[in-house]
Amino acid sequence: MNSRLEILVGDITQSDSDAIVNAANPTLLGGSGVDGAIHRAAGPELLEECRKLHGCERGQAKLTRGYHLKARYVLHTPGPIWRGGDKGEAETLASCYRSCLELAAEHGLETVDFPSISTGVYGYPLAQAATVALRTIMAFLDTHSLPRRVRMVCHSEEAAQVYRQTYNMWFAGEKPDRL
Ligand code: AR6
Repeated sequence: MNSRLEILVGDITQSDSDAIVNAANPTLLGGSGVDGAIHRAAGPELLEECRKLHGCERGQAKLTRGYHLKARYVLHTPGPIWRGGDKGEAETLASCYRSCLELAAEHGLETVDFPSISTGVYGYPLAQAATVALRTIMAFLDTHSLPRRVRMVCHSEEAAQVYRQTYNMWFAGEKPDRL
């Protein structure tokens, strides 16, 4: 595994990284899944700040403070809704990861944790989402020194297994000095 990328099982609301990513919707006004959990853990101040952002397009990202979270910031990104795979879903999903990483780097953030964007309510098949997520993150880390560390925080061991297998499929053969 790349020393700057980790795949683990956990609850992202408990993360003490500089920023956690929220799999949001375009209103940025909360919802179910990881979005609901992040808003509950951060407290009502997060919703107050989100109201001032006037939403966010799918594939883009916006930054807020983390309030009662251990993480100092939240990167909110609305992912694509899965509609069969030929409606630009992969491009939009890659753009979510890239936008969050760009914003994190711009703000000098060293550590960022992602949930598996779009693979819950939005129905994106997990293995396909893992491929897009890991290839986008790895390409970004290859060309940027920040963030120093990125973690995929999966909500189940099964999901983490899919991410690990996908990582091994695409990157196991890479030379260590490129990782
Ligand atoms: N920590 C880490 N991962 C989690 C957690 C958690 N606490 N809770 C859920 N997951 P979803 P989406 C995983 O549905 O598909 C909301 O209503 C979960 O197992 O949260 O992008 C928004 O407002 C899954 O693998 O996000 C949008 O309307 C992954 O997080 C919509 O859902 C994403 O599942 C976004 O749907």
